Amino acid sequence: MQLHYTKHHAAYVANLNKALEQYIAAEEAQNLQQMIALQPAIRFNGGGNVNHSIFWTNLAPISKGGGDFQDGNLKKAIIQEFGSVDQFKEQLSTKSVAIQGSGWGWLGLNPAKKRLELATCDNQDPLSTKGLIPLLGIDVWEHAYYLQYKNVRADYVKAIWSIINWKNIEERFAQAMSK
Ligand code: MN3
Repeated sequence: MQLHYTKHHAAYVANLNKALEQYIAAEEAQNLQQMIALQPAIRFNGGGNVNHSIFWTNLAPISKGGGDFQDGNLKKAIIQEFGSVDQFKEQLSTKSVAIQGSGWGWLGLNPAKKRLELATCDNQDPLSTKGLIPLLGIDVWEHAYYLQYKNVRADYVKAIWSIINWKNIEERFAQAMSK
């Protein structure tokens, strides 16, 4: 996690800043072709920054409440949508483990329906590309688990539930519902 934060996330931020600088210069020069050429770099590195910024707040050590899911509106909504908290965990885990290559598994809120939904995104595409508000993300890039879990993505996803910061997700849910 240390390496993930100090190296991988930092690289997305550095590359995003570089691409944005070039984009602003291209915009000033009214160079539309260059602006379009820079969009993939902005999407990838910008998405990487957005996703990781959510991810770190979604996690907490067990000593600071990680894994502790108190009763409340979020738990009620999860039970309503997925049957039980365990069934929700099972479904999001299965979807996340099944992603081909690199990507993210998400619990999001559909703002039009005001309902919880699961989704996966490839690479660093943010959940907004699927029209959902992100609540809880699971990074299943190999860099997220390789050092500790080798190639066994399923073990990493199973273990992550013990450090989920439910308070943060509850806050995100309340905010998303109020929009
Ligand atoms: Mn990552």
